[in-house]
Amino acid sequence: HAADAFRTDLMTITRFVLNEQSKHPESRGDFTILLSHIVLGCKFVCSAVNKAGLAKLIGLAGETNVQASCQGEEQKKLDVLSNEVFVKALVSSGRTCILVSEEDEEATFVESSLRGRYCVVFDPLDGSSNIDCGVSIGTIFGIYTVKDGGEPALDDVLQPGKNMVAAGYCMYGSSCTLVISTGGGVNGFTLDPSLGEFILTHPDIKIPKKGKIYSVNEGNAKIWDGPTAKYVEKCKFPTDGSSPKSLRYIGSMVADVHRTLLYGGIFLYPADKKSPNGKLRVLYEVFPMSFLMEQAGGQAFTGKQRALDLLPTNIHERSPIFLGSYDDVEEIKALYAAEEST
Ligand code: P6P
Repeated sequence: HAADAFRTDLMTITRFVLNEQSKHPESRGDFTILLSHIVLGCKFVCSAVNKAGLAKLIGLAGETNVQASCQGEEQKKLDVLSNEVFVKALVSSGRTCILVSEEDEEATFVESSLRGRYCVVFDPLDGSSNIDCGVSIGTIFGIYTVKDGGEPALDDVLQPGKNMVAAGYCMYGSSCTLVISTGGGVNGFTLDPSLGEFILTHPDIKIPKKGKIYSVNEGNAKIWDGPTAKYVEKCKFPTDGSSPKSLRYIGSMVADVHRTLLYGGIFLYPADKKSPNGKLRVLYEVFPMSFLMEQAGGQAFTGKQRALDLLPTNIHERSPIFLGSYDDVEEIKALYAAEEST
């Protein structure tokens, strides 16, 4: 029957969050309103990213030298555009008081008339250098509540990742997929462009306990530290008779993490001699992805400690990160512990 072609019990992200909210009678719906503004931002960026290729092709960007300036100009525009959309959406939600964006050197303190209880840390368009070759990119976000009723201050966002009340990412790829956790597991929603709604497509995501994939930029092998080098060697030349792992590295964190979450395995951005704290940013790359991994039954490690226990001291701080399947991360933790004890 034609009717069978259309599912009628559509679980949209709004309905899903309202269901969650109903479990907290004391809730005033502020989080639901905040999330609806984040979802609006994601829909806008999804549309802009999908048009970017076409814009470049037919010169919509108005640039003179199509190749050079368009590439630089286009990426700059989408980075800046995405950031402006999220900042405006979050401020106008009336539920935020501090915003930290990868695009802004300083934190944004929301004016008192529009101030709410939530602090949002985000990378509006992570991996944007990949736009021109059509590789999936994404928005990554984490949400804290202010520590106390006082005047909002930076230490309201300089909290360990374990204090986040929610985290997620939206991946702009062959489809637009929003993956989020509010502390009770991980759920994935896919945008149905004909409805303009995110529909629940990946309920209660759990990462496999062990995976067959490792994900790292092998080009940095020359400058890795001992434990990372030993771990990658074990992936390629296992000594326990198991098969070598496959290498999958996209170079766009949202895409690499999404594959790791769904298929299992481990994603590594280690420290190296060039960058002793690695490359990825604590607040809006490491923490949200670590939060999701733990909620999905995996784990996340910095080389020294559980990633979510880290106490950041500045809003753009970096950290090495090893995250993914529980057993795979255990293996690299053992190698770092062994180095500690020598
Ligand atoms: P590399 C993209 O620029 C990014 O910030 C992440 O999305 C990605 O995981 C990482 O950098 C890739 O870095 O050094 O391997 O190119």
